Amino acid sequence: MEHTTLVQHIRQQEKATPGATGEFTSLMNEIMVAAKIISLEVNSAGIGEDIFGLTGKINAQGEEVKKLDEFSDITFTKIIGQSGTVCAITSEEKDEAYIIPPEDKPGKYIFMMDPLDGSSNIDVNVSIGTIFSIYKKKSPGDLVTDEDLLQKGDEQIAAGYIAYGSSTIFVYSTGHGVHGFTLDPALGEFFLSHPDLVIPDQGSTYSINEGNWVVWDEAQKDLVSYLKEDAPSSGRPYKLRYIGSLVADFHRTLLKGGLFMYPRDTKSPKGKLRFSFEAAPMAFIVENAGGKASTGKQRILDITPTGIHDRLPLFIGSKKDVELAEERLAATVKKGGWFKWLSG
Ligand code: AHM
Ligand code: MG
Repeated sequence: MEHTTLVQHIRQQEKATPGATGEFTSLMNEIMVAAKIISLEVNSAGIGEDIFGLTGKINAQGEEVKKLDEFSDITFTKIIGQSGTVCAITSEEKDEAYIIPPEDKPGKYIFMMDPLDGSSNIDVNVSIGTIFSIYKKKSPGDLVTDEDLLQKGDEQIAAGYIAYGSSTIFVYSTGHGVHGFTLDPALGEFFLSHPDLVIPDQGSTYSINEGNWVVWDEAQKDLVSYLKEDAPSSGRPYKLRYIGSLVADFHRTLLKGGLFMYPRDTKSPKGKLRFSFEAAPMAFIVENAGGKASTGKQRILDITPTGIHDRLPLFIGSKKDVELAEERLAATVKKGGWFKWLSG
């Protein structure tokens, strides 16, 4: 039986890319190293600060015990920042882009990440994950500008996520299929476990924080009511699955099909999820697996953000399910006309 490691797989993809210099391969390798460190840390989160505090391990070094999301941000920034492959890092945890100083030898890529998404789930042993996205520097010269940091979703050259769940899985795409690798904790190596992932054309689950019902607009309520209707000939009612961790909800949707939604609402008028760190990378992955990602009106990868922390509504998953969402949302707007779906 063939056991392809993540490192081998990345190298094979590099060989198939004319003119590749190895810089991208190095970057991917560094992401993998950081992912292993976070995985170890996440899996020992239950040991908690008390034990470290009691043994004095952390205090002896004069370092405070960091929260896991902060720890992930620091770990990725350090490892990727010193890899000589990127010139800037943006992160959900940082207000501004981190520009790589000349002494750390900036490279030609831009790295964007949500270092630990779904972190409200850490305390309760529910899956959390890292999401990343890679673009190439576009502007000439050494200076990193908005032209580099605010690129259209379609310009991503790779995206991926690592889910720290019942096992740790690393899923990525460089635009040639979507591939998943499971971490063998004994060997400390990621092995290809999910080659060429393809999302089912239609699923049977919807995934949304339905507790937000009162803050949704009528179109959103209509869509969810429709999915719950008893209409077996069209596969309804759909089942509801919602973890509240995008990586986990997305991973399930990718494997089993279905529709994940985080619409705008009166609490988050622009939407909750971020373009650069959540929506765009997941959209890149889902499209490469044959699915779709939309704001409800517009393809996510057609969007060029105006700021690194831009938020937007997200409807992502099986092609037919996302199309159904777009159609129903548009139809309710036409029919009703008495609520404001038009903004944004
Ligand atoms: P975070 O980046 O602060 O962790 O928030 C993002 C998370 C996603 O993982 C998840 O899809 C969503 O927020 C859940 O939000 P809610 O708790 O409102 O349902
Ligand atoms: Mg997040």
